Amino acid sequence: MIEQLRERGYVVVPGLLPVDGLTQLKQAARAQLIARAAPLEFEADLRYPGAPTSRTAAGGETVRRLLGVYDRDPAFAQWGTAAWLRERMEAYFGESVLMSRAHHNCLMTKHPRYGSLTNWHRDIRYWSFEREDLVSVWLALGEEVIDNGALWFVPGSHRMAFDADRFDEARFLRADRVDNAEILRSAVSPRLAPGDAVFFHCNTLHSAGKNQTDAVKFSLVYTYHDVSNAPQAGTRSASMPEVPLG
Ligand SMILES: O=C(O)CCC(=O)C(=O)O
Repeated sequence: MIEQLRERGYVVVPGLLPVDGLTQLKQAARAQLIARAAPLEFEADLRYPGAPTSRTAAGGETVRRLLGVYDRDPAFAQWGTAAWLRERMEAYFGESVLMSRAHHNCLMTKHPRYGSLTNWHRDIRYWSFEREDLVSVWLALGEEVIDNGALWFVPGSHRMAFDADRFDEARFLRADRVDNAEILRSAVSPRLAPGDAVFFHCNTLHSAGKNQTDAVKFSLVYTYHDVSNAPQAGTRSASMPEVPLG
């Protein structure tokens, strides 16, 4: 698993979550979506392609992320700090590991109709750390396939060097460049079954489609880094206390 993560920049771990744990997380996820407690991120806030243009437009208050998921329910906290997750993360980083609360740390929902696509990017756009070495764990609470907006990855892209002008001002890969299109030819979308997880590096290029089914897709996402890789002072990455694993 670690070899694949290093080599390809992502790895799918089938059946990481046992069935009883999955049932508990799914119930907690549905309850959270019904309660709609802050902090929330709405589709209209993102302004991604196809998203409603404002919160007052049709579908504008469709929830995209239930933020701060670690503190929302003990079941979410237990999953994010579970021993089997800690062991994998420590094996990858070679030292003790912290969970960042500053981004991800969320329950992602992708709704039918208003759940917008996400263009190609590297997640490092969200963080400022001493080293660009963080790993996210994306846990599928239901099936994730191309039709309901599953993730796509470019294998090996975490090791590729790109000039800044390959990306737009929001740090999405520019769609008008032939060299970018060439790279995307190798993209793959792994099919995830409920309880499968995908681990991916913060520099792995990824994207996701719209949800074209009639059911909401739920994914639980946390991000980890080693203790010696500190968030840069004064940045959003340093703005929230981190969670030690173990
Ligand atoms: O589900 C999606 O649309 C992709 C989400 C994503 O790539 C991200 O939040 O960084």
